[in-house]
Amino acid sequence: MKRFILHCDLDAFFASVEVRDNPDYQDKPVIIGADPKDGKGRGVISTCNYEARKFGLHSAMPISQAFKRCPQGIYLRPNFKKYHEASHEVMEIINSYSQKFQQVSIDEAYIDISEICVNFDDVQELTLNLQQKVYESVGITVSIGCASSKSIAKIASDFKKPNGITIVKPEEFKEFLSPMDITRIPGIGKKSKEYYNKQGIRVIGDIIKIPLHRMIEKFGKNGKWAWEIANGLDKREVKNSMRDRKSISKERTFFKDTNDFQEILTKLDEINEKLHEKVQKDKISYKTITLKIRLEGFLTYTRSKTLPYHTQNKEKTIDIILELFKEFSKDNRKIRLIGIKLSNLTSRSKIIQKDLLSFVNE
Ligand code: TTP
Ligand code: MG
Repeated sequence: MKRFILHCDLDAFFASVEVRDNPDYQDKPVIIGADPKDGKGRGVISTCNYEARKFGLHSAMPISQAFKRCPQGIYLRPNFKKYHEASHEVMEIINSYSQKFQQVSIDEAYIDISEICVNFDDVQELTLNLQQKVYESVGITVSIGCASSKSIAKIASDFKKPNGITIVKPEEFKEFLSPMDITRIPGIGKKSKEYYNKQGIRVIGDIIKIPLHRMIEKFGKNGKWAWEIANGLDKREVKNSMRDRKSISKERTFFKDTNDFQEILTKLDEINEKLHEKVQKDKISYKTITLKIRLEGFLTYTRSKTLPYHTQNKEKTIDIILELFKEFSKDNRKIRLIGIKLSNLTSRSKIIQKDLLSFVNE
């Protein structure tokens, strides 16, 4: 069966969030990391946007060196809370395309869409849609790679950054990989590169040409791994990262920013309905209800209420949401996105299981 695996990686992630929130920074070099202190600062760059990369700046570069190369840059300290929030939002969106979802770092995830797409036209459509949805809801760009293995999907997502989509068909993967430097293979770093180069291996095509037993003789385990990736034989599955569920939430971005109360109410009702389908299906009850509102320009507010007991009551929840919304109804600014989060969860099935276990143990 055909395998369609996507690797999604946000572009210049921390920097993109800062540019989103400060439109003045658009088209300027933005560097997130230690304080440069006029060139005397210690520490390194976390990341920088693509404008800054034109000056040769990159992650892990000493901040003092960065300052020498690009003194006119905008240097910012990281705001992790904001990045975690944005990451969470993006991951929810990616996960909404497929249950086979594996987050691998703050800004990258795999999904397996083999059961959702029949052909490459479907893949093209889905990836474009995913990119748009992330941009509209979270305001940052993501690059996506598609291939029949995780490792090639990862190499592909990096191919046309930023905001790129690269789909590698099975009949094209050798041509795609062959001219690439061997360090594109995850697991071949600077050190092993030197060693491979000494043996005359520079590009992935050189690995494809060698028989497996020679690779193992010369480079051991690392050689076997590199050979399998180069030949499209990485069979690793997208592991479902069982995210420890602390809340369930849903949000919707309006097609056009709005302050039409009726439209907002309809959307909130729809979200509440959907959430309670989940509540019923997964036998969840919750104590805390949160309303999230994002205004034009990405300013985001949340307001919560915690009940003294757990509930599954849909009608009560929408009443609370409308109560929380009142604060914003006087605001003239238009709304871009709204969402509801239910947290402080207990799962009934878990409670029953626990009771059963204690019963057995006794
Ligand atoms: P990356 O995905 O490696 O980089 P990036 O998203 O900034 O840029 P790219 O477009 O090339 O994907 O890392 C994700 C985030 O992790 C990055 O925004 C900041 C953080 N990070 C560090 O703090 N230090 C580091 O050395 C690296 C590599 C990343
Ligand atoms: Mg990234």
